Amino acid sequence: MRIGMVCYPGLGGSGIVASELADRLAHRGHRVFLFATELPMRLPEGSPVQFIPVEVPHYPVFPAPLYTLALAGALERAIREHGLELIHTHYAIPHAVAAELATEGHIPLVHTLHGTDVTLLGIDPAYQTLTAKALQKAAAVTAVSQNLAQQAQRTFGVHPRVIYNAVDTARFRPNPQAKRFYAAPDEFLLVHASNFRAVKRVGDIVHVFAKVRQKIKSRLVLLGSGPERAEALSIAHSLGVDDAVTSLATAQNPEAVIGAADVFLLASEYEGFGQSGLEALACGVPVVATRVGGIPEWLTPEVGRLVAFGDLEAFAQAVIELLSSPNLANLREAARHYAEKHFNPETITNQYEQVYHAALQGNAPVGREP
Ligand code: GMT
Repeated sequence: MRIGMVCYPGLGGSGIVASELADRLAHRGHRVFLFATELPMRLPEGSPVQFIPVEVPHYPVFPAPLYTLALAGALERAIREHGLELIHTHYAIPHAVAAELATEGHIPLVHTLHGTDVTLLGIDPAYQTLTAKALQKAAAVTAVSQNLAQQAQRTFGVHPRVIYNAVDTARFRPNPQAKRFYAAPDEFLLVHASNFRAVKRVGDIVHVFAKVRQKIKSRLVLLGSGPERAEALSIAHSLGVDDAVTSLATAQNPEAVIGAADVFLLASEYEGFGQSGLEALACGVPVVATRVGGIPEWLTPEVGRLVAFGDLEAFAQAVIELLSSPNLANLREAARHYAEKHFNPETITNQYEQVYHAALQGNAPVGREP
């Protein structure tokens, strides 16, 4: 198949899912064209995927850059020049509308919903109606968790098929030798990785760490960057734990740091899925996370702990209990096996391929009202 894949290129999970899927499809012999404003960070080097940059012209008359129109134009040209047979967008806003504009129903569209495209931007009147219309016309809509699929039904009137995210267990693997770079031999290493948006509640992570550190010798690595990073570091300073917190802004090889952790922390207010937590499990690192969105669909008691959102005391207790458990080594092993077994990239690629085949054959649309 000749597939056009659309995503955001930055630190976000939807770009990671799209780039890795594009790469696996290309290795299966499909011609895959990846559209983004920059080369997505997680597209593997030497990938057979063909990257098509979306160039957004700036002009003083425009109040803001016209990304939607530029993307639609790039897709329309690629349909003519490369004979795209199907377009798969990741993150609905504004990708679903841009793809609809470019294709006008001539080739099938598949849209994958990831999180705030439904729960935050999706409910914004500025975007809701047109996005709902575009999703309802698509050949298929998928969501990365049951929870997100239910929210999408309410917000957009669609019935997405759930396809969970995959994790590359060859890349995300235990890396205990690296722990010495971040912690002393008698200290535990806690890690959080994200794009530091408000929804990730990185300040809560720092508060939890300060509580844990009162009981257990430990250090915290904050991996990644984004709008809340400075605030998180200022909280660490005000709680007097800044000496024990390392902030690593670059995330070229997150697996090297995550794989060195004893426990991974995710305190989000919402997660459509929570990809970084799954990556931690693949590294053999148990996860303590908030019971929100799609997280309870993959975080089971055999590989980590769930706590109520905002209950920082319970969060800290769960971390302390995990780190003090005589079972920690078993939990680590279980975490890796669990990720390998349930979130295998090839199985998940098969599921997307099935959706594409059905879409191309014009079978009953996946994701519309039955
Ligand atoms: O919805 C977002 O915040 C954007 C998106 C991204 O690009 O960062 O993240 C979402 O997609 C990931 C991949 O499917 C999920 O693992 C994240 O849980 C989800 N983020 C949120 O729902 C906050």
